[in-house]
Amino acid sequence: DDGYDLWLRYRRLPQAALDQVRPTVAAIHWSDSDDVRVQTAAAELNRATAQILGDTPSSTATVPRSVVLGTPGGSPAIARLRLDLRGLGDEGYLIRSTTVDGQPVTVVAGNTGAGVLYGTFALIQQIQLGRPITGITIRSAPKLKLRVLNHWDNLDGVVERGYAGQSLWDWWTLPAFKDPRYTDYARANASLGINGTVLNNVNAKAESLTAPYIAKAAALADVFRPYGIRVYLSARFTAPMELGGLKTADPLDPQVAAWWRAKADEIWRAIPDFGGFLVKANSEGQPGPRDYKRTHADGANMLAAAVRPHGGIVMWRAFVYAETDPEDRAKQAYTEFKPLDGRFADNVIVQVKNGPIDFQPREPFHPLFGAMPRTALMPELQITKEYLGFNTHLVYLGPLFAEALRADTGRGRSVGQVVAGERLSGLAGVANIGQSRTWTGSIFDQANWYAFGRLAWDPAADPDAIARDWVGETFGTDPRLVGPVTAMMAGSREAAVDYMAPLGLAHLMGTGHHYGPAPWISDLARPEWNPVYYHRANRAGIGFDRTRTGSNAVAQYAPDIARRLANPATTPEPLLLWFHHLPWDYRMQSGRTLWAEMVAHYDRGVAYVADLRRQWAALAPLVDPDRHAQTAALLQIQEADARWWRDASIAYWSSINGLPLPPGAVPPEHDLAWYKARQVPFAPGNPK
Ligand code: BDP
Repeated sequence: DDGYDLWLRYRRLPQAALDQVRPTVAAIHWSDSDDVRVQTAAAELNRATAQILGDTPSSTATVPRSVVLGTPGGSPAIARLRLDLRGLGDEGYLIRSTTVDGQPVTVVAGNTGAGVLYGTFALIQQIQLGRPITGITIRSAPKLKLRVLNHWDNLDGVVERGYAGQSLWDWWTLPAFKDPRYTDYARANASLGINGTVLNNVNAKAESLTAPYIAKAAALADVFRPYGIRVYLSARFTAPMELGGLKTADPLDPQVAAWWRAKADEIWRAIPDFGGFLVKANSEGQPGPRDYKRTHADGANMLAAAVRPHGGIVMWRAFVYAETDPEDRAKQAYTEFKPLDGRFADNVIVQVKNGPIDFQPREPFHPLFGAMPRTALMPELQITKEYLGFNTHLVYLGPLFAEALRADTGRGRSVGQVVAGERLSGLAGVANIGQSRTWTGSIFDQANWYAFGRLAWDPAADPDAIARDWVGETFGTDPRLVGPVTAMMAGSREAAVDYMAPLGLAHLMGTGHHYGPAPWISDLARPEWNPVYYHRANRAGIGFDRTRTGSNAVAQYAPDIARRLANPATTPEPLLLWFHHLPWDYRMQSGRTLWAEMVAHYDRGVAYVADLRRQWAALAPLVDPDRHAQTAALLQIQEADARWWRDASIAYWSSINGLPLPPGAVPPEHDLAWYKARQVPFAPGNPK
């Protein structure tokens, strides 16, 4: 088993379970007049039951039937049941055991085909997990409207920060050849409720907006449409100059606006359900409205006007930092965007990374989530583990995502509630998908794609419950496996924080690759490119003072939160050094000094990974050999890396603070010079 089936691993159930399931799913009824997504649902249910039961259920137009799929509008059988589908919106579903003409049936209904499709995947999941499928009523509707993957895929096939091989999109053979993998990609997304995909990198090339590439995108859209997935494109702000020969890309220039309107018309002619644009502007060298002394709102609104006639939207990123404010990079997005609150068109959603810097192992929530009540905001999470050990480290991101979405904004609502409250709402995830047979470069990284989708559907969902479902669907429901693997995953992100960046430290990794430790780097051109800028360690102490005596970034949070974060005693310890510069002998809640506490965290992280290896080894009899061997090999790399992180970091901090190691701590294997000399010769996904 090479992991290609992901969590849609439809395997024959044990006999006892089979006997229960078979009568319930023996015959599937759906109506032809329903939309294509209902047909997709029926096909998927057929496929699942055929593989799970080992025989094909009959598709039937009449009784006896056991599963009835459809919408009240498209299916007379559903209409006759007079189900209460209020509150389910466009994408929610109802699964209900009931009777038709005295016969027991399971109904999967929604107001639209999308709801039916999602409900069908939920029913399949029930079967896979051996949960009851009789006597049930399950109602569910997504809390967020846009549940979107962002592919950082370049047109040359390289995926920026991608650790799962080349891009899935074969631009060379598109549009003529539609690789069957595109369909499997769509199935996987639809099973989670993901309903949008941005095909190309935010560091965009104008070329992706040319006619040949629009035709290629249209071919993908044709594959994805039956799965309820819309296609979006990243737009390069200067495309009117590069493609249209205009002298400017000034958003207030009428010719520029006209160019974008015509471009939007052209795209929608090819892709009638095109979603809209994602834009990275004036960030890391990308062009944008600020080049013309215009605001982000000017730029976003101009594009929004171009897509509005087609019902399109613009996702405008708030990930900005420029030379202008090296005082504290963490403050910049807020500084630029907060004054624009209420100035964005109603078909613009501002896409904000979960934390104020950049997808670090742990960050506080982004202050913009508590500061733009009149703007639709869309959190952006990174599924690909650029800063969390690539595809080699087993780090389950569910807890990181949930922590970000549950963070209290101090305005009476969590981040997840703030963003769900808007008329336009969504969650974006930077995809970890490529041509690897595993899709994500490792079996366990599949869980991060899965967790993203589940949390986009329900930001309040429990990450451990999500992990449990994933394990059951991916490896089977044997409790001897599900319990231990779920537990392994549950603590894995905290372990990575421990061995990489404990207690609120951030951005300590090596230049460019972002894989291994390099807290000593201090010679890069811009101050905020250097790890020393972030940790500020000196003989007296360590950490970034973001209180009034420092950058005062705390003032960007709601008053209650700001007050708590301004004081080390009331700052959560996991974020301590994010907000405070503290002496090495600062007393921690444990009674240890800060220095001893740091070392304890490094040790704990390494020990966790050593434990993962032992636990995984013990599970060998319960996992197929291929997937077991791959994970075992990666865990071996991870353990060595965790030691590398620990030892390099401790060697460096000791060189700064001159302190002896706390009693009992194991000294680094090598001296600091050795770690400094160690190179990461090649790392996938590095931008050129
Ligand atoms: C950073 C990545 C860079 C991306 C950038 C972004 O290192 O490759 O282009 O984020 O989000 O974390 O635009």
